[in-house]
Parts: sequence; structure tokens; C-alpha cells
Amino acid sequence: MSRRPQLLRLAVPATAVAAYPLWPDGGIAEALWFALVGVGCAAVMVLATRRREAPIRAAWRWFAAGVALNSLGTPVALLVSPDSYPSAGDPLYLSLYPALGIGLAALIRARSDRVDWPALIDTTTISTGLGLLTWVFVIRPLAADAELGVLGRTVSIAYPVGDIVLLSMLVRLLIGADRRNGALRAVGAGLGALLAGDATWAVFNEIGWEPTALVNQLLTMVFLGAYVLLAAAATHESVRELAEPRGRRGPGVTPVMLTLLTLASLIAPAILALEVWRGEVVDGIAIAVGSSALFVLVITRMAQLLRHVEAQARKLADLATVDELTGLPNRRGWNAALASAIDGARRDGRPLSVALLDLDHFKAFNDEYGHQAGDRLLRGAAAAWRSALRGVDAIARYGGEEFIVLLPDAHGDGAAAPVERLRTVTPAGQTFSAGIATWDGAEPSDELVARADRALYAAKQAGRDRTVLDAAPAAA
Ligand code: GH3
Ligand code: MG
Ligand code: MG
Repeated sequence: MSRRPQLLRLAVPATAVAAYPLWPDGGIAEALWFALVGVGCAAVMVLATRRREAPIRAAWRWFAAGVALNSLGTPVALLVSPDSYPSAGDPLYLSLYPALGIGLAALIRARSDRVDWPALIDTTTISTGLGLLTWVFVIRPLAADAELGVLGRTVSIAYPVGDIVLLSMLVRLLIGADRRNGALRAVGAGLGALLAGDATWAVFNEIGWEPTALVNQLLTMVFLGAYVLLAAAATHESVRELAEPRGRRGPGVTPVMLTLLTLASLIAPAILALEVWRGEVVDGIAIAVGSSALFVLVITRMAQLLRHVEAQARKLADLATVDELTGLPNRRGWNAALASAIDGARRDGRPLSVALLDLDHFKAFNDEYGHQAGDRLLRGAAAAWRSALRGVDAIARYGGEEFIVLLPDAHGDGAAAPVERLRTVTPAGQTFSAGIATWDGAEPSDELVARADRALYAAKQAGRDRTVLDAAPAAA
């Protein structure tokens, strides 16, 4: 879709929103205009997504229901109970929260195939900080307002609670999201506008300011703008991508998220400092509960990151000691095994032999059948040899088409026998030459391997396809 029809389509609702202040302030005509825009946006949401994937359809039907009901709040309040609080409009206003919440849940579910714990913990951390802020500045003062009555207080508190839940879900939706997606940006901006509008009301209440007619109208237009943005998201081409699973992110933290988490974590001490400065700590318990929750969340997140880093370190260590082609240990891995085998042989006074194997005329094999076939043969030989050896014997790829075998408790013919067994399982009739050396009870490991190498050379010299034992005296 090109940009022009998208902009043209936005012109109609934008004009409708801009025309809002033309109606007499506080009258039924203004309220009906508000409802008309709301129901119109809801209709657009349903129509624009009717052929979309099921989660998109479901999400925007819930958004549409919430927006339509919310927009009917003012005319219903004016017609049914103009002077009471709570009014008949409040259930309609409030229905926006569960409806948007269910819609957001449908999107979040569609986008993640299983629970994304790091995202959930980040979301919870941010909502805990903001929840504490809302508790201290909005909810507790409302709960203490004796003028309101129980119903009035309950209804008043339901708004900030709904805001916090919506904000959490919005954060969760946006974590790891593609910021270039137009529909997602519109949803974020729409919900952001709603929440900012509510927050502005809350601030006016906190400072005890009665907004002027103009400010009232501007704020109401913010809500209309939010409706339009949710409708615009529904009509945007990129809405389709919102139901696509996001795949799994690592538990890493982006700089933006780190900033948000830091700010959220600092809310508790900031409120405490403010109350101390004002001369009386009135929210001690709430601050204690909030900061404890934040500590636990931050530590859980740290533990996740630590586990992730440890797992990566283990993976790297494995990669450094395992040969990629055959899956056998590489020379580095084998050297560690040899060192500990020599230690064991010295301690127990038992023999230990090392066999070096080198495929015969392997260059010719490659030349004739190709390098890929050569690789397959190396893999096949490695697997066959590994399963033909005892569990205590270690085999490694020493380099190229050379392999090395560690034979504990074996010397002389006892070491040659398992090597001869390997000949019978080598695939494709391939032959190899082998040199065996037995540890003399004192020599360093590289000397032991050098003797095996000399024996291997002797085997090649003697015509290949054979095993040569180095003549050094075996240990007791
Ligand atoms: P010799 O009997 O004297 O050992 O003859 P050779 O051809 O096996 O010995 P040489 O050392 O001259 O050549 C070794 C060849 O092994 C060279 C290379 O083509 C092949 N080779 C080494 N590593 C690999 C590998 O990872 N994959 C494949 N396909 N071939 C390899
Ligand atoms: Mg070689
Ligand atoms: Mg060779």
C-alpha cells in the first residue's frame, strides 16, 4: 500500500477530531460527536481486520468493543445520570480496560510461542515501579477520600489500576518488537496517548487544579486521537506481521530497557526521600513492599543473565575442544585427557599407551572421489572407531586425517590388539598406518607422542596398512 491512500484515509478521522471543539462545551451534541468518532473508529477496526489472521481479528474486535463502549460513556452519563458520581457512564468508560487488555493479550500470545521469562520480568519490574508511584500519588489518596463513598472510591481506583495493567501489557508487547512496524507504532502511540491522558487527569487531581474548558477539550481530543491511532493501526499493511511469532530473544538487556529498569528501580527510594523531605513518611509499608519486590525482580533478572553467560562460556569451551567435522575431541581436548591419563598411570603404576593413526594415501582418495566424500569418510571412520573402542579409551582427531588414541592399562600386543580391531571397522576399504608408544613411566607427554609418531613413520616406510610398536621398554 502506498503512503497516499493511508494519509487520505487518515484525513477523515483527523478532521472529525479537529472539529470536536466546534461543539458547545459540555453539551449533548459534543458528547454525541465524541461517540460518533469512537463508534466510527471501532467500525473501521472491525472492517479493516475482517480478513486478517485470527489473532489480529480478535485483537481489533476487542479494541473496537472497548473504544465503542468507552466513547458512549459521556452521552450515556449526560442522558441517564448527569450529576452523579459514579455515573452511568463509568461502567462504559471502564470497559475500555478489560477490552484493550484482552486484545493486547491476544497479540502478545500470538507473537511468543512460549513464556518469555526475561520479558515478563522486565515488564513486571517496570509495572512494580509505576504501580508504587500510582499507589502513593493516586490510589492511596483516593482510598482515603471520605467524600467519595465506597462505590465512588472503587470506581476512581479502577481507572489507575486499569492504566497500570494496560501499560504493563503495552511494555510487554513492545519488548523486542520491530520498531519500524507502522501498525505497532500506531498501537503504541494510541495506548500511549490514552495513558498520558489519564496520567494528566491524575496530575491535575493531585495538584488540585480544575482544568479550563479549553484544556478539557484538548484532553478529550487526546482520547479521540487514541481511537484514531488504534483504527489507523488496523488499516495499516504491517498489521499482518503483528501475529507472527517473534522467535526467542536472548535474555540480554538493551540500553533503553536498562534505563527503564533503572528508573523503575529508583522510584521506591525516590518516593521515600520525598516523604522524608516533606517531614513524614506516610507510605513506609508500600515503599518497603515495592522495593522488596523490585530487589527480588532485579536479582532474578541478574541470575538469568548469569546463567546465560555461564551457558555461553560452557558452549565456547566445548567449541574450543571439539572437532567440528567428526565431533571427536580435537588436539586441545585430547592434550588435557592425555595429561590426566599420565597422572593416573603414575599414581597407580599402570601402563599407558598412545597410538597415532594416519589414513593411507588419503590425498589420492580426495582426488578421486572429491573432498566432500573425503569428509564423509573421516566422519564415518571417526564414528566407527569411537564405537569399536572401550569406554576408557579416548580417541581424538589430531589434525587432517590423523587420529590419536589413548589406551590406558595397555602395552605391547595389548595395545596393538584394539588398533587392529579398528582396521576391520574402517569404512570404504580405507587403510591406515599406526604407530604405538607405551609410556616409560617418566617421560613428558610430548616425548611419548613423538615416539608414537616415529613408529607411525616407520609403518609408512614399511609399506603402510600396518601397525608398528615403538621399541621403548614398557612400564611395569
Ligand atoms: P600417506 O599415506 O603418506 O599418509 O598419504 P596421504 O595422502 O594420506 O598423506 P598426505 O599428508 O600427503 O595428505 C593428507 C591428505 O589428507 C591431504 C588432504 O587432502 C587430506 N585431508 C586432510 N584433512 C582433510 C579433511 O578435513 N577433509 C578431507 N576431505 N581431506 C583431508
Ligand atoms: Mg597425514
Ligand atoms: Mg595420510
